[in-house]
Amino acid sequence: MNGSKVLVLAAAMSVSSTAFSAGTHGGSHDASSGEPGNASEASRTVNVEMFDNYYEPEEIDVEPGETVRFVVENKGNLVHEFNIGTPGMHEAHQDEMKMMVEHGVIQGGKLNRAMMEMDMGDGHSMKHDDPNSVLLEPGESKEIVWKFTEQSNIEFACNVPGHYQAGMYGDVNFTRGLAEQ
Ligand SMILES: [Cu+2]
Repeated sequence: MNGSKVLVLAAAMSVSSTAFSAGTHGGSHDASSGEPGNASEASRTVNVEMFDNYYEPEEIDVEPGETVRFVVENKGNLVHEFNIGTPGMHEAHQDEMKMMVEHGVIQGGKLNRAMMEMDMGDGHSMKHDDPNSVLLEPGESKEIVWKFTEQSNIEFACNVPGHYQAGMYGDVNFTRGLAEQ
């Protein structure tokens, strides 16, 4: 057996678990990015298109407490992510995504789904199935229903290595519903 490969995968997996815990439980309440929402409570649908390497729209306005249904489509030629989180969450997730590239899970415009689904023997895998994020191959489309429970510093971002740095992120602004003329 190839012992070193198993070790490498286990290392990638543990990074993934850590990032997921940080995302779901958060370090503190003021760093919350919200929570998974119910589709029946969504006030509207926002269509998000992903290109190489930017989003359309570039920013999103929401109301505190609002549940939004996002339909995300990858119109680029590379694998891209739509991830709702605080800047700190994105930074942590970028380490995880770097390992996914290093281990061949993300290969330019392709995802190695066999490796993502691989059962590590203890119920863990390198699946990318956090509720605040979708990771899409070119041409793919998926939905996220997200509740923006409270106003905080939130960005949507692609954490595929180099993409955030190339500007593939946008602000979630809590200006919707405020009195404005
Ligand atoms: Cu990207």
